[in-house]
Amino acid sequence: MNTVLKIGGYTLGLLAVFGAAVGIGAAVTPTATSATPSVPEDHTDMSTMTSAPAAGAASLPGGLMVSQDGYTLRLAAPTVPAGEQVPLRFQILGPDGAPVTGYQTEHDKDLHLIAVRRDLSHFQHVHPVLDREGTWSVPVDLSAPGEYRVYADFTPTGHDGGLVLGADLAVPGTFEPVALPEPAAVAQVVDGYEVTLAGHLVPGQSSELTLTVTKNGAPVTDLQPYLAAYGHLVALRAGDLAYLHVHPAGEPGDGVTPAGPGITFYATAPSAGDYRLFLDFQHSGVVRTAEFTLHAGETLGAATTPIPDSASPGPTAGARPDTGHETTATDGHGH
Ligand SMILES: [Cu+2]
Repeated sequence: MNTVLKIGGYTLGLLAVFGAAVGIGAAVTPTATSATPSVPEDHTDMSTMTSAPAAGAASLPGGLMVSQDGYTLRLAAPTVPAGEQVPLRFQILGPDGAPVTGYQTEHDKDLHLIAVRRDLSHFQHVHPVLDREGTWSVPVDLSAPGEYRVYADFTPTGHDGGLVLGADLAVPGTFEPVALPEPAAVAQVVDGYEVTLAGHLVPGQSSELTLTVTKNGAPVTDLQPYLAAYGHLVALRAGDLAYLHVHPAGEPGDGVTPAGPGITFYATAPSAGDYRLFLDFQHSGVVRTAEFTLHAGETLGAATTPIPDSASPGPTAGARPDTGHETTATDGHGH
């Protein structure tokens, strides 16, 4: 089942990319591919369920494309000057080429805008305002120059399932890239808050992650609802900034979901590798963000394992366990 899904997703993903490349084809491709019902009924990945009609696109992680299913994220400008309150303006163009004005509310908002510098620093999650013509606008803190990825997470009216479109935004100036922090279970947050992460990302599977909030060492049990949940988690893949679908387990007022200290999510990592997680939670009227680096896959700590330097093979060559085999094979090959 998984193999079929993966192959299907890969193929359809290529089609979707091709469709986006030729422009007009983007509106046609998903319709054609959606005729193939490749999503099994017992599939538990909610992200796939909510995007079932575009199975191929749903298998491809979100945020990698500026155009999908005929919808396009168009920034008002690809470059904006650095500043703390830069007015960011953009439109979502629909299959007819006109700005979309109708949206379905998801997580309390019609559209969620995520901005992050391409080194996975300077994360922001904001909620733009839509005008009558279909132009969204919101001030964004772009005081740190660099290349940014901007994501629009939304559901157009009449579209079955959500979309996450991504576009690049350049902020000219002196760019000093920040290395991805090493994986750590505890994130320090401002104002005495600490968030502890429990759980593992398993490639290709929905994985349970629980984030536990404390303040000055004491569990926080009166988290406030934020975006129809006790926390909002965004996960991005290091390397290409793919945007993962993450869903909270339960919601405020359902009678079973506690207001902390633990907040549980289900996230699906599309591959092994490093991910950066950003948890927004609200307490005492203020939204704060906790950030984590998490490695998906069997080898913990691989995030910091350097790629061997081929220019200096001396110390590592002798330590390779298969050196003898290679020598034997080479001898045999040469007769
Ligand atoms: Cu949001």
